[in-house]
Amino acid sequence: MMVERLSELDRDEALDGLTEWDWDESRDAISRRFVFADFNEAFGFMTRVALLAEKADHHPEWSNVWNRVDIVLTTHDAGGLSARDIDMAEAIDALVG
Ligand code: HBI
Repeated sequence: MMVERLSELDRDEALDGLTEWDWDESRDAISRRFVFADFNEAFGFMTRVALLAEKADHHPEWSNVWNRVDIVLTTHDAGGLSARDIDMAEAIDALVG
């Protein structure tokens, strides 16, 4: 299913609700750093995100260093941010409260 890139207006509106995420204009992507107590907590988070990603068929670009997880979301099929990224960011935020 072809997914549409968000218009500037829709993107700005969506990002208003994702205050913990940074927008990378150069990629039209959003990113957030998550810091946990230790690797065990970080990896447990990654496991839950992985299950969300598989269920949504929408996968993060991410890296993990010990207790830190950096996540980037963009929609390759749309060449930038789509509603799928916003939905995934909201779902990820719900994991950490
Ligand atoms: N994940 N972030 C991201 N962006 C995509 O465009 C994307 C994906 N996961 C799977 C997916 N696209 C499939 O729709 C395509 O691989 C067919």
